[in-house]
Amino acid sequence: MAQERMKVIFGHLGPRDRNAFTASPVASVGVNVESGAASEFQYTLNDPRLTHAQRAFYEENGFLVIPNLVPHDLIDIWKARFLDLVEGRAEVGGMTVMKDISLRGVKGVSGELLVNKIQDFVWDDILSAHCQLPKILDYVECFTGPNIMAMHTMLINKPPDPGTRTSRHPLHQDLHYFPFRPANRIVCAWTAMEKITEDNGCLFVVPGSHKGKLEQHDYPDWEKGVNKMYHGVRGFDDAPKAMLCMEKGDTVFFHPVLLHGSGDNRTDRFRKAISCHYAASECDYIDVRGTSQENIAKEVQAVIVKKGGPSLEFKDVWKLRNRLVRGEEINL
Ligand SMILES: O=C(O)CCC(=O)C(=O)O
Repeated sequence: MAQERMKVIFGHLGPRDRNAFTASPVASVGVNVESGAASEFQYTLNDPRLTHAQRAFYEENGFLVIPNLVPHDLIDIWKARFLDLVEGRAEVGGMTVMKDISLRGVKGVSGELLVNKIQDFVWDDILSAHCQLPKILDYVECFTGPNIMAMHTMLINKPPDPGTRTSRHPLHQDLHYFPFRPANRIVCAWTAMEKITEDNGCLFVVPGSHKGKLEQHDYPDWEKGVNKMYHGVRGFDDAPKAMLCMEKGDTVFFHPVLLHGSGDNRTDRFRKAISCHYAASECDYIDVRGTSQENIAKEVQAVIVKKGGPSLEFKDVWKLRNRLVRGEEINL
């Protein structure tokens, strides 16, 4: 059933099936998650799995790196699954496969060299182990509370940059893509699948920027183009950035308003990471019409229709792609 729901987004089902999934209303009863000592902490919850120092660091900076959290043997299994999917040995099903803009249609470039992202693997038998991993969820719970939805899953592959610098990811805030709130009960877990350095395109973040507002996002005017949906903010070129160099298995948890991006891969090897955005299931969907998020909503809706899918509300797209991974399903 859930896999069928995913397929709806990408137009693999007939019209009757699609209607069945888009009609269901979602209750809206507000968020009821304990939020820690309000005066001191607002971005983390009072949970003994985070030390006071870890909480204070996240509150101040908007991110927290947990070294060596994810076992290497699991990462190797996920990497092999990625290769099976992009090299045609396994069915992609309802997942979305994205390709580097500068390499589409180039002869002889395929598979791992071409595909820069697989999204929406919450129902994949193998990759979904990442978003359900208890070691990760134990940390996630410190930000979301006990009822956790996996909202957005990605395995991000950065092939060696072909000289176009299209492997960069512009500075952005993930909340731009999300029609659900409150932002403080959303967190991303991003795991390095190998050693990630400044040379192969590590994440960079603007520490403390999670305390700011959601900014206007648009496509950057990069000379050789930019990958689909890679919107970015303007005016932050001089903001001090922290480069997150990480070892295989290290996982960074970060707030959805934190400004972040990643550099180009200047090596001759691949750089992979696997991530999931989680939200408290108490979160509410919002209507983004008339806000800065309207541009991404329209773009996502248009892509679905172009692929033969139904005309969906932006929030319905998100209702269809999420999965309860701990606790109870409430609003999301
Ligand atoms: O893994 C990366 O290079 C950056 C990914 C990212 O920021 C995103 O997809 O929102």
